[in-house]
Amino acid sequence: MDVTTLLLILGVVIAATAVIAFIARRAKEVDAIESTHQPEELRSAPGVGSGDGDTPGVGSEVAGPTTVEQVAGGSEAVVGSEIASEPVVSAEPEISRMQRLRSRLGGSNNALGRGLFAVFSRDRLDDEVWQDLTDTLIMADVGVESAFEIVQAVQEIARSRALSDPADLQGVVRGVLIDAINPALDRSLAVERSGDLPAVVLVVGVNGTGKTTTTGKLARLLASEDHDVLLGAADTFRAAAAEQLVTWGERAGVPVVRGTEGADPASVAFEAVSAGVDNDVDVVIVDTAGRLHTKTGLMDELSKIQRVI
Ligand SMILES: Nc1nc2c(ncn2[C@@H]2O[C@H](COP(=O)(O)OP(=O)(O)O)[C@@H](O)[C@H]2O)c(=O)[nH]1
Ligand SMILES: [Mg+2]
Repeated sequence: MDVTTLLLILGVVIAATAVIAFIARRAKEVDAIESTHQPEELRSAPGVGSGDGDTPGVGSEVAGPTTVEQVAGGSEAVVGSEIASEPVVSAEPEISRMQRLRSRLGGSNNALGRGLFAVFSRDRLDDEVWQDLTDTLIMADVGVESAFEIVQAVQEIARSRALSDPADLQGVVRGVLIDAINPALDRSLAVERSGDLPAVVLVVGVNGTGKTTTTGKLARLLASEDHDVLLGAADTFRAAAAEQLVTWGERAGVPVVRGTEGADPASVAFEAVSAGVDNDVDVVIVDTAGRLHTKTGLMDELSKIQRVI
């Protein structure tokens, strides 16, 4: 082996050692960065820790399942056993609740207002105006189907009046939006007792639209206004659905009547209302499993629930 070859080999060995040392140092740095960040990431991960206060997690503190049979056998025992020792969280005062609601609505109002202003300020009434109007409504959470219906109604009126200036659409859009929310519709919540009987609220809707959350919040609100409330967990599709409601019940200090997973939801609803009558509560709120109005079987199930309560 001549000297040149020896030097070449030595050079390669030195270079390889330097590369390995560099890689090892980088690996250590990455480890250090990850271990510094991990606890914070874990703390802020959804579903870990305390949550936002609006969505009770389904955790180990949830009371054990209480079957419909036990309810039928003695609703008082159920009413007692479903209230956990967790401190009761009362609803926030009405003034701050309304302020929060107003500020949130204000945000979408502004987005809608700004968007509509931009539409009404355009030079010509062309296809872009209709497209922008549709986008503005959708971005203001009006809903795709409703947005199309509203724009169609505005288009028809604009055509019939031969409008050509987008500024003239303002009054038309206003009128169509007001019609769309049907101001004549009675939206009040019937939570007053009817003689000896409790008011019954049946919560229905499509999946994931906030039925259980609303049921829980409503229970908390009514309980903080000194109403005696009882909840019925008639979403028997998943055990977790009833547990979610039980957690809300615990927070609000309100009893929950639940059935076993897969039980007939109508029977759970019936038991809940019966327990409400027996315990002389003011309001029974029955949470149901989500369903689409197009599923006939599930809609029939809902009719059955309505019939029995
Ligand atoms: N941003 C927001 N999220 C909500 C609201 N109500 C419910 N949610 C969330 O929507 C998801 C589904 O809610 P849930 O009450 O379980 O819906 P359900 O399937 O209709 O019972 C949950 O993650 C809730 O925390 C709400 O008013 N605003
Ligand atoms: Mg639900």
